[in-house]
Amino acid sequence: MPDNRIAVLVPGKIHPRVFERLAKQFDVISVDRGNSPKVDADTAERVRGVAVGGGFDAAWIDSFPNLEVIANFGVGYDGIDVKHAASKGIVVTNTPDVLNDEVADTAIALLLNTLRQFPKAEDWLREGRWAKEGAFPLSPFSMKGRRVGINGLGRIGLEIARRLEPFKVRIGYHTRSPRDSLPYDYYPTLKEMAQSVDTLISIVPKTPETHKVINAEILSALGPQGVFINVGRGWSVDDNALIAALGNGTLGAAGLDVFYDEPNVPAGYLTLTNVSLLPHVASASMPTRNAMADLVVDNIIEWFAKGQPLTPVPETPVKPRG
Ligand code: NAP
Ligand code: 8YV
Repeated sequence: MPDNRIAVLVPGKIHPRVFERLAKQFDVISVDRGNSPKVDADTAERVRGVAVGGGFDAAWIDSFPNLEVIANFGVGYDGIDVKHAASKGIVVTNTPDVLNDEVADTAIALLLNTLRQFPKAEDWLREGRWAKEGAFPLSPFSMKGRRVGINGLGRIGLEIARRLEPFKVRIGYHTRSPRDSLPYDYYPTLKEMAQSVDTLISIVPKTPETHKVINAEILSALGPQGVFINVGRGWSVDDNALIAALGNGTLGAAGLDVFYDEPNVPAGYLTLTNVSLLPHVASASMPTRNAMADLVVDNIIEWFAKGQPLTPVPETPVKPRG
């Protein structure tokens, strides 16, 4: 019997809760992620919604003539051609706010791991070196007395700043527009901030303007006691400059959760001892990923029920469904 429910496409892998909840009220069409969608013309015509946790480019958008909504699993929606979607009147949604706390917690944990080398200290214990060789070496850096600059003070950046307050560090930020009535130092340029702080945390989206903004000049301004943490996008970092700065002592240490070409991590990082590396896990707890999955599904449900999704991205129009 034909399934007369609204068809929602899921390209590639996505959180299982998205499948489970969508399947209760939509005809879920699962396809492999390849260069182009492998669906017949009838199916392509039936697809009106997409739930995706990766990319959805112009060619994929054009393959579905009746597409109305693309729900992205993640707050960053750089994998989706939003400009093209907007030009066709297709709404794109993302998953803001539900992950702020988790990502901010991870940023602080990564900063502490980078400064105090806790992962290495645990390895020392597990490898039996404590008993054989004695105490783990003192960490060269500490949180005490740091001056922290946050590149991007949006939803997540602000939660990072709030978590830094009890550490009694000086807090500043750089964004294009200053945020009123916050007790943090505002820097109109990233360079001015890097010259004034010794700790830089980056949490900006992937946009043409943020490409490789963390470059040799910024790293050198942070200095040999300087620490760089990235929980935003690897796109914002000049990896060659960072690897060189860490290797020759221009920069003290770094902690990275995100990379330019995931899951490929430049080999240069793997041999350095002053970098702490995580495989893009900032939001990766079960409760937070469940909340993100729910928001993906709720956006699709709300769109088809009311013509108004919960969290559309600013670039795409929300015209009530005709
Ligand atoms: P958001 O609320 O939109 O905040 C973005 C911030 O970046 C704003 O303060 C914005 O301020 C600033 N910004 C944007 N472009 C800038 C530029 N060219 N120069 C300086 N500042 C700029 O976004 P969010 O929810 O905090 O998320 C931020 C990003 O974090 C996401 O887009 C995603 O890429 C990343 N993320 C990573 C993980 C992870 O697992 N590691 C998890 C969640 C999110 P202005 O507009 O005033 O410049
Ligand atoms: C996720 C993220 O890891 O929300 C984002 O922008 O980078 C992370 O929360 C990712 O979106 C899911 O794969």
